[in-house]
Amino acid sequence: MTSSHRDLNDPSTDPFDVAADAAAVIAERTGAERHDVALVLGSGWGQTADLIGETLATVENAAVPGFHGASVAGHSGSMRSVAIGDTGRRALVFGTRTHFYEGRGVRAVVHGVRTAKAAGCRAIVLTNGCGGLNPAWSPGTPVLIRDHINLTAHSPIEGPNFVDLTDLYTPRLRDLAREVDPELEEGVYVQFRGPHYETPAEVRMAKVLGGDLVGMSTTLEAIAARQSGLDVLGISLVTNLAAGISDQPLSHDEVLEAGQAAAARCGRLLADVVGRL
Ligand code: 8IG
Repeated sequence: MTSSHRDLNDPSTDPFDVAADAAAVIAERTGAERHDVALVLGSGWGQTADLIGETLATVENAAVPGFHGASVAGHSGSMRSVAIGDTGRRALVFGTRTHFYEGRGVRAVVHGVRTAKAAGCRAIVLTNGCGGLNPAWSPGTPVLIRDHINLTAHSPIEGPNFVDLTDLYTPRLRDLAREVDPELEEGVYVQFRGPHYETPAEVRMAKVLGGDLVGMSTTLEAIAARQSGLDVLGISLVTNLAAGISDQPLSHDEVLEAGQAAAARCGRLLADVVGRL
């Protein structure tokens, strides 16, 4: 077996070695020895990276060790190397992520984060689509993640490595995002396993626990990013009111529509923030 076909879940595989292999392939295919900032585009965020700058190269996930194609409608199964304006810096933009609910294991979920670090990135912007608990946050509202509650009962960290998660979502980057958009709301993101949406009772539980947003991604990636020493910026797009907050049933079509409606605001926000990171 070649290294590019190594199984991330084989116990004898070091996931950081696969990330290094992935970064080498990305460098070769994009012609960029290193990237500076990574972005993960979640539901509703697919069109938002174009304002960052020119796409200089596109690489299919399938060509990169440890990565898979997209499994969610509206996500792209490729990654792009994007010029950050005319700064000479480069963004590595992942068009999709592996979700915990796909059952590929936690190593697969955080492989993009570890690859971003191996590719030279100092910071990662994790975006997602999510349900909102605050009825005033209508679909299409971007919300800065201040902190999270990880209800997956899993960690990307293996072994007795007691990583500090105080200020997991880097305060300096949150300040910067609020400078770009002073109206930006902030909240606590609660990750459920999914892929089903919550029951209304679970949403009420999330509220009691101190949550403002419910989703199926991001927390494991943020933890892995902190372990790797990356600065983390998390931005959620409220694409629907969480179950029971409104009397409407939830649908993925609604999610995609809210994303399209909010694309301009979210795109400007991302481009302005990434330009200043
Ligand atoms: I988009 O309401 C999106 N993703 N758990 N709940 C959860 N995940 C989501 C939701 C939601 N909306």
